[in-house]
Amino acid sequence: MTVDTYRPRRSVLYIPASNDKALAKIASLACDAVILDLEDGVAPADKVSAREKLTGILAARPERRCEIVVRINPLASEWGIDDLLAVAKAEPDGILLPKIGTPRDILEAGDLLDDNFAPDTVKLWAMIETPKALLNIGAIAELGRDPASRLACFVAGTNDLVKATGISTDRRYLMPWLLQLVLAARAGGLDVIDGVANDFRDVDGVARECAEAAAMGFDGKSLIHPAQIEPANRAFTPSPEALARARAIRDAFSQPENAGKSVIALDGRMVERLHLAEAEKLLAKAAIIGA
Ligand code: 1VU
Repeated sequence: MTVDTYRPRRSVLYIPASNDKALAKIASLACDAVILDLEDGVAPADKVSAREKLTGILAARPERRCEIVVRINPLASEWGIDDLLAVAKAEPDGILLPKIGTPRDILEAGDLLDDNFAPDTVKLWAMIETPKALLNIGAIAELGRDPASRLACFVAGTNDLVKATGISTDRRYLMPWLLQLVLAARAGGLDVIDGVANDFRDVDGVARECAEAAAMGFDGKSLIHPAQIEPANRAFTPSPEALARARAIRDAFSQPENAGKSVIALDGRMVERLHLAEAEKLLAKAAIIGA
């Protein structure tokens, strides 16, 4: 993703499509994106009514302060294809595909969107939450280099990964997989969102996980409760110190004596042109966020 097309995805909040009270809050939430959930957040008996309600809400074109993404049921499930076709008509910013395993799963959803004339603005997001998806992650990420695939973003599904593998819920054990996910996303030019923190009353814990995820290179954190939005926005917004350093690098390279140099010294540290590019990207992102 280039700076020109940068969309902040620091805080990505799940809202079950069957929860009217929570849905009514969409316009007032300070998160960068909402995932309106037809899958795990909705009981089987409520799936069809939740879909109808959700498409009604989206068709009414609610004020879009944040990006609106809908998580459908797996395409192979009894609800998946109907979810995709109904939701696509309402033209959300994204459709999140759960339980994918191979590039074919993304291509199949993309073909259905194309065949039903969904505009190119409807992007695909992919949950990475099965062992098979992790084993195929490089090939799946490659699709990000082809705009026709619509693939824009990976979302880590840590709860399902824990369930599928039997690994401990301690995040230390998930780290290799999470870092692999970030690496693959970068190779494919995709955004990548960390998994949820289930203990939503532990605001310090959420803040710690967000800071850790930002340090690991994630673009944002999946959230389940409005109390988690502020810590996520804070952690993924460039700090005043990082911005001051970025400005110092930009200013140093703009000095006439440094015009033709590839490497300079700044405050006792080596700074290369790649750091200038990084600094300019950070400053541009901060301007978009309003930091
Ligand atoms: O103050 P009010 O009463 O008006 O509002 C409540 C509540 O409705 C609201 N709220 C939310 N609003 C928007 N989005 C949300 N996700 C959300 N959660 C709560 O905030 C006010 C305070 O709520 P609360 O502290 O009393 O919390 P509750 O007991 O109402 O709800 C707690 C749960 C965890 C049940 C709720 O936050 C929730 O359903 N979260 C989303 C869970 C979900 O979507 N799970 C599936 C996706 S996660 C996944 O699959 C992992 C990959």
